[in-house]
Amino acid sequence: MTHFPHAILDALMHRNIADIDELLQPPSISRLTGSVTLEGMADATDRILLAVRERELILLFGDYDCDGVLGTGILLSILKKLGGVVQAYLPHRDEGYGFSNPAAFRAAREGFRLIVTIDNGVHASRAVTLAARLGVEVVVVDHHHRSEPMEARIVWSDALSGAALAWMLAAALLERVHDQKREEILLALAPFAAIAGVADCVPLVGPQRVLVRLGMEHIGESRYPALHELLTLARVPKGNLPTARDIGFGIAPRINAAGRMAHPKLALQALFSHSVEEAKQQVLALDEINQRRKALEQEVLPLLLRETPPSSGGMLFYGMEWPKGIAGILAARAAEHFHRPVIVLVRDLTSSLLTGSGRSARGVDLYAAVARCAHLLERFGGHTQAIGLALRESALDAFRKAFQESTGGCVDSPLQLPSAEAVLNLSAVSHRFWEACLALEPFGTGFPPLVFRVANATFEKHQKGRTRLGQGGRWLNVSPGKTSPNNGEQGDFLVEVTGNSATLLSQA
Ligand SMILES: [Mn+2]
Repeated sequence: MTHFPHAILDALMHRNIADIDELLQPPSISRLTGSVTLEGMADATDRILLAVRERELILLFGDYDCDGVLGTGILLSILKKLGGVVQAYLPHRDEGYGFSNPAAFRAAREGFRLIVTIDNGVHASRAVTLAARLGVEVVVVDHHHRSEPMEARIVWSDALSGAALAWMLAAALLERVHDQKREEILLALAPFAAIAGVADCVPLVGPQRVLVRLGMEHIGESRYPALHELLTLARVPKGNLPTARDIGFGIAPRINAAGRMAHPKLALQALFSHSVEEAKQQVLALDEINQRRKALEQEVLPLLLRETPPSSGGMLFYGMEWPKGIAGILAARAAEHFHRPVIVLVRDLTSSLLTGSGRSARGVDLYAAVARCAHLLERFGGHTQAIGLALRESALDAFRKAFQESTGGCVDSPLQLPSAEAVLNLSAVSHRFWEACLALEPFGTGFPPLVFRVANATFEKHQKGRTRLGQGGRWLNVSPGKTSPNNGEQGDFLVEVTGNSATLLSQA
């Protein structure tokens, strides 16, 4: 793309992205399905199509978070379309994460012959074996860290989100039955996979990036009314495509709120409803639940942030009466604040274990760090950036110590702010500049915002609390981020740019 502004080309060069055309190449279904061969896919489609033909009762066993809910919804609509006899089950958070022995018993008793687990299942080898003994076969669709062999057909990749794997499975199923409307159906479902991928922080590279772009490009014309309601709530102007930030901060939290504070099936019903009226009401209900979640978080988070971090290593918090649903969010916020891995535990009322979530920081492989303390845990799972875990209260002190040792090396070095990838002259910030930035979306995990140095600039607070940088009579609106320069302060500034926003990182 020769007509890309120089500053942006410089930044991409700095990332060693030589083939910008490839980066900008329009996403398409064939580009996706043609480039990825997923181990286990052929086996899984065979078994599912057999179940559809034989009219076997199929159970989709999902998860309570955005990725699990949307992945389940994608497969539910496809299997219904194919004429399958199918039901979806999303566990409540109190029931615990993942496919389990009780779930296997229940499914067998209710007459299901095939279970497809989505965004969970790789840790459930015992439940899968039990299900097999009870005459129920299992197909696992999951992207979590695989630690044990199992007797199931598995569709797995850690480069895609759970919902992206569900979408790929949907593509394979439609291909096998030569569905005439394959393209149209897959494009309609792609936005769900896109939202789930951003929500789950799956790195925005390779096929995952292509699928997220495909979904974001088709969200505006979606036949699912809830998506339009969510775009409005996220304040995406009519006619604009959402950025990854819009999805991560405006859309995904409202979907996740259902599983955190109430029941994930509320999100499933709302998102896949075909009735405009119903979708509107149900999305507004999700919004209300999300506001309750926010209020609760604002109540508890200050208790965590006032702690003094140790000189090195991760942090662990335990609150007996904190609700389970916000453990992951609290861990994420605290990890961001303290720049180190954080685990937040709460008491699980049904099992009397301590359960919770961990989030990583500073590039620490949290899964590996916690795996080193696995002997102290009842169970754990996840990936490099996020984990879930459960332990006995009697093991808490030992685990706290082991976790801190295991992450000990992580804060010896001073915190590295991102460094400038290129110099930006504000005279270059034109319509064309923003068009180019928008074309580079999605920015996020694995493809961070562009970082520019703006030299000899002035920071200004102007009307309505807005802030901007000035240079040679040109202005760039910036949000102040975590820095707070004084009005009129001059110097070099580091600015982070996404498709439609600029944020001040620091004074350079
Ligand atoms: Mn997931």
